[in-house]
Amino acid sequence: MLLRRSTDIKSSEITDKKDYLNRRSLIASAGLLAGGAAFGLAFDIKDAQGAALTTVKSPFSTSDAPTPKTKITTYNNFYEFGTDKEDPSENAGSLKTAPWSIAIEGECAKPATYTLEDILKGETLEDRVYRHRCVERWSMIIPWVGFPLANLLKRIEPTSSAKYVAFETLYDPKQMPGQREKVLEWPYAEGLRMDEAMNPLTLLAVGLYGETLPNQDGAPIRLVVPWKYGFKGIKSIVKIRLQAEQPKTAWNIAAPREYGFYSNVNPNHDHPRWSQKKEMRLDSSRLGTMIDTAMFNGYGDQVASLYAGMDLDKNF
Ligand SMILES: Nc1nc2c(c(=O)[nH]1)N[C@H]1C(S)=C(S)[C@@H](COP(=O)(O)O)O[C@H]1N2
Ligand SMILES: [Mo]
Repeated sequence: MLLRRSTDIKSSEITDKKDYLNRRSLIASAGLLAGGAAFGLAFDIKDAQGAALTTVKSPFSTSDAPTPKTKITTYNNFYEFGTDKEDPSENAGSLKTAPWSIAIEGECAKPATYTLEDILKGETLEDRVYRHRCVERWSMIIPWVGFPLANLLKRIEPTSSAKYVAFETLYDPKQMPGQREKVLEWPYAEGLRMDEAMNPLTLLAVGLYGETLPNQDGAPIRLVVPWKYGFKGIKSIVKIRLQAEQPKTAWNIAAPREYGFYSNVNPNHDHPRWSQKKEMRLDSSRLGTMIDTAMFNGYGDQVASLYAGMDLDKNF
């Protein structure tokens, strides 16, 4: 579908590559590209480890300079592979990301187990450069490859009782050795209110820096919600459930005084153990640059209206 190996681009094609990519994105978004065999040029995502992704640029990107790729892929939080920042890049090789499927359950017309290929079919993948703010006060600029969660939700047709979306990560201590210790309640779980899930900024990411997502960043598919703290961005998703009740979330279960359901980036609401007013932006300098944290991580124009009338100090 939207994936092809960069090594398959012949030199004669290179000059036309931009037009070619535009044409393919149009074809894909029109839903005409059924499977990996179309034109003999595209590959299924299961063949795509390390392949270049065919993408279009997104108007939702920030113009801030992206954090170097080595930092994005070696300074991670993914407790299923250990709690130190370098653990995920060292240990996540044991995660088998193909074949992969997601069970879609609950309040929708089309609950089923969908393969990753089913989920990507007809999607236009976008390059979206987002600010990422971790609750621990570091931040990055990450060039994701993904598509809006809203596209998937519309396809599965939520019922009128679907008020929230719950997500779960894979549970398999054989592949995820960190799950042998109970540092969090496994599987890692997250959730969004329906309107947050449908917001065009909310992304399902399958890549970064134009390539297939590295395991340590949540391969093969993870959530990205750029106005919320990074822990909302649940990795390696195997279940999506539409439901009437507010979902339980891993960090809220672990420390309810510290981590609420909403988890919007908010410099005016301190974490009980530290201020959230500033962040260390990981950039091309050795240590990073200390900057002020912006309300909703700078995405207030697009999302503040979702919380009109709510006390965000109480609903943290
Ligand atoms: N399954 C799972 N998802 C997770 C986490 C985790 O430990 N397990 N950590 C979260 C946290 S705290 C952050 S900041 C981001 C980090 O994403 P990155 O490593 O790709 O920067 O992933 C989030 N998603
Ligand atoms: Mo985080």
